[in-house]
Amino acid sequence: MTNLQSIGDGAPLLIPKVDIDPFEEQFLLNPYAYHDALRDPGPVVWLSRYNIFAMARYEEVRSALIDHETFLSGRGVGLSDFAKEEPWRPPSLLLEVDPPLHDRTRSIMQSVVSPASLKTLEPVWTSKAAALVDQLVKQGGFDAVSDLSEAFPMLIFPDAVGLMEEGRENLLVYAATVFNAFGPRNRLLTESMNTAREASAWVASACKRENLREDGWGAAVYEAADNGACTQEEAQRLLRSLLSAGVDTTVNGIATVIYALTQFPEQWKKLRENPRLVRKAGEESLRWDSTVQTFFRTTAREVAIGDTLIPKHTKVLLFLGAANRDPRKWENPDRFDITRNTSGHVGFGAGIHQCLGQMIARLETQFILSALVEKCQAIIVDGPVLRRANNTLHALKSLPVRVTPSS
Ligand code: 4MI
Repeated sequence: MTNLQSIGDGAPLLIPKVDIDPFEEQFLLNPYAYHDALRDPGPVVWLSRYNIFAMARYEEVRSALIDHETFLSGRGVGLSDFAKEEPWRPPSLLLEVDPPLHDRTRSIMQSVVSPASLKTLEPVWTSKAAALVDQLVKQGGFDAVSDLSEAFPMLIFPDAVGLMEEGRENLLVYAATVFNAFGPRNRLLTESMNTAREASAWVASACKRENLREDGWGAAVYEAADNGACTQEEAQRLLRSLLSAGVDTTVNGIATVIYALTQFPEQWKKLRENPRLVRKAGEESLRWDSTVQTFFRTTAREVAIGDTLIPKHTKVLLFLGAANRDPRKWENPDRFDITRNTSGHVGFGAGIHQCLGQMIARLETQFILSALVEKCQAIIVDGPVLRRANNTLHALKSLPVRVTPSS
């Protein structure tokens, strides 16, 4: 191990330097064109545009995610270091904290979005998915993003939380800002912040106890507070996490799996022959095109990665989407294959921060896919596929499709 030495810009000597900007529009629209250039030079690279470390290989990304004592979340999981810059909103009590606080809040929310509560919602979600798909298939053509992938989570998620009806359209505006805010202060973030003022105010108000129905997840968070698990203020902020994380992620998760099936028609055929593969299709889609492409961590101590020493208190960018396509780990990584073993993919992260809502996301995806597979023989792209640039999410804006109903 050679010692780390600093040069003028703070870049360590023994590290490959990469000049790519992973938050520039071209990168965000098609990150896969750049991942080799991030993975191949070494297990850790120096991003000279931002003077930060980055890891894009499966092994290192996963190791960092599960080592939460070395790779902290409490200084933010975006580029901004909360130890140096004021966060744009009060930090999340789940995502942007470390143990022991994290473990207390996590267990509260885990008991709120419990398997038992999902079990009771399942029949409603299934029938709403079937009704929505039925109506769209009768139309013959629709936008698989706005008409289906956005419409479905918006039909079921705010009701499950018990949110007020008024202003629900603010959810997607707010979420886009949350995910842009993990990136640098580029044009995307600045523009997003300008539109977010109203949405942030709505979210704050929607999370108040008096604005919630009494039978939803929102009320359950406040009941946990009544029982002494957290304060009322913590309850409000924990509920904000559900609203931040629960819509834009599943919207794009659903849109992406539909897109994948249009791009790999033989996989669609396979799915129609065996609809029980819907669960695997959802999982493979998250591996093949991870909705959350990146998260940062901050080192708690000096840490050796290959020949490089990363100093303590340093931001490290983790490329989850690149790890999920690392040829060192996955055979034929660019191929969408619903029968492959996706075990170990980091599309939901890994370790103590691994997606709290993953069962919700899986169910939503499965219900939509099951309905589509039952009701359509074929689904083809019927117009320009448009992406929406976001500093964190690989997002779709429009996916016009034409469908042939099942006979
Ligand atoms: C992984 S996406 C996400 C998770 C949590 C929060 C936001 C986004 C939050 O605000 O807690």
